[in-house]
Amino acid sequence: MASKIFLMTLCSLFLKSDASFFEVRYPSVVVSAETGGNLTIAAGPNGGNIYMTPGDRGTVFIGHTDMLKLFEIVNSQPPVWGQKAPYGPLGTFLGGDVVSVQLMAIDPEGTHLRYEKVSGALPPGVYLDKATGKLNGTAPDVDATYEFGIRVVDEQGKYADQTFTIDTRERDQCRSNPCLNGGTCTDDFGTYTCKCTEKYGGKVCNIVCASQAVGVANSVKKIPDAQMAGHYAFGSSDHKAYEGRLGSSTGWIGMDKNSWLQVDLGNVRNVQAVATQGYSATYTLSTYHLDCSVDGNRFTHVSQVNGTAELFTGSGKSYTTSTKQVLAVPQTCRYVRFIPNTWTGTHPGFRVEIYACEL
Ligand SMILES: [Ca+2]
Ligand SMILES: [Ca+2]
Repeated sequence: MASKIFLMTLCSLFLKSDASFFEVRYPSVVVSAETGGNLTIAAGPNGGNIYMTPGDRGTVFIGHTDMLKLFEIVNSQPPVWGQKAPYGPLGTFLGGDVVSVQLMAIDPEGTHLRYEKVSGALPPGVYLDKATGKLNGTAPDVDATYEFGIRVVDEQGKYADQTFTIDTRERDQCRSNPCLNGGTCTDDFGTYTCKCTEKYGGKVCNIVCASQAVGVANSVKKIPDAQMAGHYAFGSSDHKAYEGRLGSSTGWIGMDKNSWLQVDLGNVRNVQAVATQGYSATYTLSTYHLDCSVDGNRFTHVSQVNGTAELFTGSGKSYTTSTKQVLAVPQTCRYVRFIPNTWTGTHPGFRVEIYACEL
């Protein structure tokens, strides 16, 4: 009660004055100066002290900051890089190697740390885990040194920077001899290429081209209808070029030796074998020429024996089975033409497949 009376007395003393410079409100106490004025709290000259004492659950704020926290920040120490993360090289990695390096720092106050890259460049494919300070990834396949600065920051915002390097070395991807069947390996950045010997194809030369159907056959139809063309066909719409697929229930029928059935492979390939099958007892194929073109304009006869144009053998009367012909010399073609030469029945009628590797 006594203090209440005292405060009320203060209010009456200061609030009522003409140029108010001191304000006290009950029960909270606010001391504020006039606009533009300063507020000075000064102890007595003879060793007097100033105490700011929060209540049991109270806080002393400066601005909006807890004063004790402010002191904690002022007094806190920045993080310290540990011995496992020395300045300089973190290691040398071969292209494709797994990179897993833990950067280590501690905070003297034991607060939680976070990491960030502040300069330079990490190797492509290697990433910093900001929460743990771990570098993870896969080393790029190049000869290079990557220098980068990492900052470790504690909860008080204090930080320490350190510069590191990672060396990478290009790996010889040919070392394991990946190319099969006599293929020649050429090392590259992160990969290799195989130059296959004549009869083989595929990434590692494991494909026998003469057994690799391009997919004209009716059951596969990798070659779309639009890539099949016929010239001088017999009959009408019943005998479209796209019916000339091995295993088709119909087939393509030509008029005579001037007719041809053409397959566009879609790109230039290494053609090594063909197969034909007659259409029916009436329309068959006994022998034929094979023409090959890269551009669809200039065709050359494919010869069974190098340098000599020669006829290929069809299935003749046994139209239910197909007859495969392996080329003596593999051909580089995009367009392949089957030109009937002899047949039984009234007209040449047949279905085809082609065997080739991608180049
Ligand atoms: Ca600290
Ligand atoms: Ca390499």
